[in-house]
Amino acid sequence: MSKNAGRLFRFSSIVLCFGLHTSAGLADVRLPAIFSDHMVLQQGTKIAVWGWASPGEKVAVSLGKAAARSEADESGRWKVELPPQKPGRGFDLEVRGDNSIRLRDVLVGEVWLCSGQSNMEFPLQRTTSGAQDVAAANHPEIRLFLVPKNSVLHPAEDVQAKWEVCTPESAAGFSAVGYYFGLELHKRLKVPVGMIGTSWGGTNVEEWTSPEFLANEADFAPIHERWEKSGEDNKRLFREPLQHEIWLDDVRLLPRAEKDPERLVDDFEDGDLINRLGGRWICGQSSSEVVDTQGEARRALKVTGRLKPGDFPHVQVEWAPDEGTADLRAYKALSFKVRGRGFLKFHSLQPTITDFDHYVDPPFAVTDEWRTVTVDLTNLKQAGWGVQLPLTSEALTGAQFEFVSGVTPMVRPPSGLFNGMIAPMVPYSLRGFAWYQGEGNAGRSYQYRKLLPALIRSWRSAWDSEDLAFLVVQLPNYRPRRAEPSESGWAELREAQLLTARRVPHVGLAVTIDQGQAEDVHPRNKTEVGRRLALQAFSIVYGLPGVASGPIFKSWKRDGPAIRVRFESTGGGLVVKDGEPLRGFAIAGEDRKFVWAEARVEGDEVVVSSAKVAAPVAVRYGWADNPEAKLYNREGLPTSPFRTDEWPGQTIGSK
Ligand SMILES: [Ca+2]
Ligand SMILES: [Ca+2]
Repeated sequence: MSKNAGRLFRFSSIVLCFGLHTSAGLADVRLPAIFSDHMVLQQGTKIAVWGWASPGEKVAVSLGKAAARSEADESGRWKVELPPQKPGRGFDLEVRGDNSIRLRDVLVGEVWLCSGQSNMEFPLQRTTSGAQDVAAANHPEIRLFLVPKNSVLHPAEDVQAKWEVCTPESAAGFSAVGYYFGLELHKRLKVPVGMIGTSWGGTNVEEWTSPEFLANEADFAPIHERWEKSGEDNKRLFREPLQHEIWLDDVRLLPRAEKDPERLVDDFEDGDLINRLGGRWICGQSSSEVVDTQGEARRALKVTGRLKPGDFPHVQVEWAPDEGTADLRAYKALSFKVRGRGFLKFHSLQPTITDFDHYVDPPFAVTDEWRTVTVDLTNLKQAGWGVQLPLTSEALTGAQFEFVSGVTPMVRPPSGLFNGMIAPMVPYSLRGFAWYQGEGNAGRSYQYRKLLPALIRSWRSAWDSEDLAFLVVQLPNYRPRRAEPSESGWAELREAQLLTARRVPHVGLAVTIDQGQAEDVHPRNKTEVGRRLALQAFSIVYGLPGVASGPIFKSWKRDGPAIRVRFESTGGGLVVKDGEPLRGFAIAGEDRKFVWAEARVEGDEVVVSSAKVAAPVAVRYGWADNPEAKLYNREGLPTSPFRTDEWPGQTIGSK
């Protein structure tokens, strides 16, 4: 009863009908969260509606004049399909069993699910034009459904979320790529648009794939082995949250020179969350209070929270008021007293680091006894996954203590995100999927050639529809530009995405090789990414006119000392952005040693040659982490990086 009631009371418009059936409350007819006020239902296809009721309870569902009936099965589940609807607004969706539910302000239009890792999760408010775009995000006919992070071992039936009308408040934290993509759809198709955002930074594709599509494939066996060998402490994280409690006191900066005084950051005796440097103590996903304690500490900061994978509970101290920076060059260490239980990880917050790859210390255990911990500020290391940037001791914003599990490395279960963040929306009727992921798999790019198609099959199978469009954002340029042609896991990942788009039906590729930032794995211009996804949708899904893609490699042939490369999707013709010369092509002979080539456009072909390679056998274009890639079509869309050879690259043995 209480479980059901908790779910029910999230919906403002639920009408409970207590009548003759006094037992109605025991198993009221109810709906998963994806059915809520302000929802968008997919036009032009049967609309699945499902939920729970008492076993055998008769359920009637209606939307305007459309209606369908069903009966809950022995486990209390029911499902109906409403006939296809035209786009429209102002509907109520009514579900009647022994009780009734009425969802209001329901629209019919286009529904897309947007998923991936951090670049899909990246919120609108943090983009290049985020401030003004958030302010302008009043779109009554766009609706957003943001799925909370959840990695679990078995398919979840529901999520805690609801459909929101697109406003500055609801759009600010929503996927920027999803928002811009949806806005383009809405502007051109002129129908209501519903966007389901379900993303999680740093995750791998196999986490999003259902178990049956990861089975029976030898190349995926190491994925299962990593999980199986990960140990009981690791596996427990995906079953139950960890509880944390830490007490902090006597936080001090220790000077480099012995003659200099140490600096008290806070002893909490003043009872507030302002520290002695004028900055604040800030908690995230945890709660903090200054409490009285026995003994010497007198007052201390107590922080409590719970941790499950995907959470980021932390407490942080600012070195200066109002998020300003402080010069800590005179200090060698931070010391503090700490007791409680859990593990903490120290992060030094530095404004020049925008990709969260901060200078950190290894996690340390906190126990019931007070002890003094000293963090050597001069010997912190960057976490190592981002772009390396120098420590700026002269300008630091603060320090962060993150609650962590103490399990390193944490291994997340294959299919965990499918279970927690996809399965609860199956089989909500929708048009397709937009997918921006691959950074996490770029060390295993060859394997991604199989993993990405497996994901696509998995989702289409879950929805029982081979027609569902699948749009892929190809990874952008990233990391420092190399002077010479080089191997690159990112180039191989982009190749896996390109091959998937070519081989799997109804898959679109949004090339973004010109949209990245060398120093940041999270490029901030998401507007163009969303627009290019929409171009793919207009072409592949909606059959609208227009050039959707930049040039795509088609074929090559030897022509004396040169290689002629032919392209398709050349639109109004091949062009070199910013004028000649055309850089980014490399060429090699049988020795497989690539050198930069001269390249020129001839019609739909590019002629590639080098005086250093008399007998060329292979051409690569844009083949690097961060290539110079200036070949476009006249519509301003860039050429996907590619190569003509199939020589083993960096990642061929990595699984
Ligand atoms: Ca204080
Ligand atoms: Ca104290």
